[in-house]
Amino acid sequence: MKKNLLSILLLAAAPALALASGDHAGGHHEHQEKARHEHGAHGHDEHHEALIGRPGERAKVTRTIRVSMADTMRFEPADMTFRAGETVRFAVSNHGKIRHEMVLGTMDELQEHLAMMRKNPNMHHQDANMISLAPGESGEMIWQFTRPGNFDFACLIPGHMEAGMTGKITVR
Ligand SMILES: [Cu+2]
Repeated sequence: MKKNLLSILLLAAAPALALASGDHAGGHHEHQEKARHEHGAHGHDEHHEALIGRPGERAKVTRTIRVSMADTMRFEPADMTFRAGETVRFAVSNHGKIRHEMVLGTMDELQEHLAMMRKNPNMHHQDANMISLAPGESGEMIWQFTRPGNFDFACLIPGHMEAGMTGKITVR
C-alpha cells in the first residue's frame, strides 16, 4: 500500500517536474527579456523619451552645434539652449590625446551611469544619447529635445566628469 502510494506520487510528480523545467526555461527566458528591457529603459530609450528627448532623425535636423572636447576636461561650448521639439546635430571632435565622450541626460542619470562605469571600467557602451571618440576623432550625434527643462551632458570616462567635464543644456 505504501509502495503503491509512492509510485502514484512519483507518477504524479513526473509531469509536474517536466512542467516545472519547462516553466523554468520559460521563466529564465522571460527574466532575460525583462533584464534586457530594464537595461534598455535604464540605458536610455524610455528615460530619454520622457526626459531629455529622443534620438533624432537626420531629415529633421534644424541646427548643427560643433562641440569640442579636450584634455583640459572641458567641453566647448559647455552651455547650450534649444527649443522644445528641435532636432540638433552635434558635430563633436576630440582634440585631446585621450578618449572623451559626450553623454546627454539629467544629472541623476549621468551620475547613475557613472556609477555603472566605475563598477565596470571596461564596459563598452554606445547609445543614441552619447558619442565616444578616440583621440583626434570626430563624429556626430543627432538628438531631438522634446520638452522644456534643464539637462546636462558629461564625459563619463572615469575621472573626467569629476574633473569638471560637464555641460548644461536648457530646453525652452
Ligand atoms: Cu573626457
